Amino acid sequence: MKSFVFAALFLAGAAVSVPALAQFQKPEDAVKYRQSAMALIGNHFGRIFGQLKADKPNVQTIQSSAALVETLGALPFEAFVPDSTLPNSKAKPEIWTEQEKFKAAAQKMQAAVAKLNTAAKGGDVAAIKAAFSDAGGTCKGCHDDFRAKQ
Ligand code: ASC
Repeated sequence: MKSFVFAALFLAGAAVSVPALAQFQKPEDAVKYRQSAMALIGNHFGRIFGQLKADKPNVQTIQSSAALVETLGALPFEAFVPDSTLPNSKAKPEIWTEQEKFKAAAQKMQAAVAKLNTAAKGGDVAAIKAAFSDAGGTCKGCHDDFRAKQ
């Protein structure tokens, strides 16, 4: 009987606390999650850039990073939970006041990095450069609108 009561209380507690910050214990965890994902995206985007600047780009390096960037591009957005504009976050309030616009910018980036991955698989450096430039434009566009400068 006692364990049944505990179980019932536990489930009731879970039902109340789950919707708000389901995947994150506290706002700091959400900020850390999205900043980690963005750091990895930036790192692999940078590796591709490094290759595209080289005299003889290493297409395999580009391919592995482009595949990762496509996968990683799906990660940051669930972590923009409400009330996670902390001092160490550059997230602008517009993320939450203009949610549709933010979502559209995220989807634009995801579509562009999917195209970059496709171009990388094709191995044509000129096509990769064009797709990389488009993808970079979507990063910049979203940062201009939704990331504070400092
Ligand atoms: C990166 C990075 C960004 C974008 C942006 C593209 O590698 O860290 O924020 O690309 O500079 O314009």
